[in-house]
Amino acid sequence: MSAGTVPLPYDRAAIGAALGGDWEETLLAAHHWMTLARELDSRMLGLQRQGRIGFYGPATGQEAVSVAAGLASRAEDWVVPGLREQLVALVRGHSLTRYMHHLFANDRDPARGRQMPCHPSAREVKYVSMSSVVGTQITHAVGLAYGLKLHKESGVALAFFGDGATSGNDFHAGLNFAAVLSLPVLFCLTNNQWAISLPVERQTHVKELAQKAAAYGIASRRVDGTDFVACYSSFTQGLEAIRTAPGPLLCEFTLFRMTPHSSSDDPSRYQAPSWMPQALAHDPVLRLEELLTRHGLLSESAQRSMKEEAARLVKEAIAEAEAVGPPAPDSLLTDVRASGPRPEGPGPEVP
Ligand SMILES: Cc1ncc(C[n+]2csc(CCOP(=O)(O)OP(=O)(O)O)c2C)c(N)n1
Ligand SMILES: [Mg+2]
Repeated sequence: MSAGTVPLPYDRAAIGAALGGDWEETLLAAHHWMTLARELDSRMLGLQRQGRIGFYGPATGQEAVSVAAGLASRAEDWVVPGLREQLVALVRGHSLTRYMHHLFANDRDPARGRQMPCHPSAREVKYVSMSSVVGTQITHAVGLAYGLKLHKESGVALAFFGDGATSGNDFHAGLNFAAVLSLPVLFCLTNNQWAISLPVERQTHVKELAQKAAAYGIASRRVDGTDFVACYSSFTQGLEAIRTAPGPLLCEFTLFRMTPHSSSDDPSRYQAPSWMPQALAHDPVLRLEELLTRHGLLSESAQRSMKEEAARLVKEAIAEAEAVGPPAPDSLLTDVRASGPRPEGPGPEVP
């Protein structure tokens, strides 16, 4: 822990009450994923600067929310990400190597280089590709939940979006439809206080974004998104409530964006020098490590091995992905159509 880290306020009984009987296992699993995510963000930003991958969107500072969502959700649930929830796919079982193939847009990338890097889709864990168009995923998630309801299928759609997306039309349309139709959607608002260079206070007059849910008759809560224990218990409680009585809920996770918006951004041009010290004090990884250490669950050597293991896993995945070449140009239409391309000549007559 660094000197300024704000400690998580839990004794053992409080953690048990929030996370359940196997809380030690849950916290150690969370620490494993958060350590891996940190390593991944730092290596991939470096690789982008070296020109080895085309684009990267880090999620440093937002790991507690993604890991909690991944661990608390069930296989039947769907994840419709905002701009930085790739870790949810990994925690739900998407392989790191497959994700790396995607980041390199190589021939083994499930999208075969047709999607922008860092926009994975992971069908096997019901993780939908992010669109990058701010907010559109909110209405997609609502439509998906409507489909679940119409087909009488179980499962909840987890719709992720940032503070910036709450000022867009899709937020209004999505929340309104979800409420009116009582759809199983958990709206997961990751308020990292920035929409690229626009600070949240210049975007809206609402003090707490969760208040916006009231306008649609949706219950909401505000959660410290840098506190893994709070995030995990909000996801388990929220998902359970929706499974018991279908209808949407909204959780606003308050966060600090600790890295540039993406590999194309330079926050030194718009962030005040006071931003980073505040963000560091709420670093979710350091806060979890302090909690684990305080309760005797993490020794210095275990922490070192965890970091080495994360570095090894990421390094191996990079080496494997970098050794695969790009997709052949004539693969462009492979698996785009059910049958081959339309035969040459005039198409069918339009009546
Ligand atoms: C419709 C649309 N407008 C603008 C952009 C450019 N853009 C990309 S991300 C972004 C900000 C998103 O902020 P927020 O919703 O808070 O998510 P965060 O990046 O902080 O996770 C903007 C304006 C876009 N991709 N789509
Ligand atoms: Mg934001």
